[in-house]
Amino acid sequence: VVWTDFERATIQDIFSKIDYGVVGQAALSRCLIVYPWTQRYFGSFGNLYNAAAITSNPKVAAHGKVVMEGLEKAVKNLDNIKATFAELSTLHSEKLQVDPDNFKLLGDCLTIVVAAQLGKNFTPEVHAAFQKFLAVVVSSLRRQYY
Ligand code: HEG
Repeated sequence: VVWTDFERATIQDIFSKIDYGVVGQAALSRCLIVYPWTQRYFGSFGNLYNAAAITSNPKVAAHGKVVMEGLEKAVKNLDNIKATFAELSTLHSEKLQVDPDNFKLLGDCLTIVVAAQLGKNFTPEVHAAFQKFLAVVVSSLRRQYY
């Protein structure tokens, strides 16, 4: 993947501005509410019965932050995202058996949350850079599936 200076700066800037705890919790909650089939992988998280239960579930909040910390590794290794996520891809494929289509869904939820956080700073150019980053992340996470 070839990144322009603007794309690199934008992706780094977004991750430096957002609070991983807040954004991760909001994005994962949104995904579990809007795409309820994604709940099936989180049987050990307890009460996910409705939107209020999901948004106040501490395990959801904690895991949202873990996902953001995973994404931070990609931000710090923009030129090597595929290798950076090789192990994580294998984990989601072989151990967790997460349907890889769900990566895109969570990415879209994250985009909505980040857009709301950045407000007018989430310009079409910023959106395009973030979308490209997520596309590379999703394709890297899909890579070890067979
Ligand atoms: Mg995944 C664990 C990152 C999408 C379900 N996920 C993890 C872990 C990370 C991570 C860093 C911890 C790995 C470890 O313990 O070594 N996940 C991650 C990213 C993305 C993603 C970066 C995409 C943006 N995950 C994702 C999706 C699902 C899912 C879409 C299901 C719909 N992840 C999942 C589950 C676990 C992890 C069930 C184990 C959670 C646990 O048992 O605590």
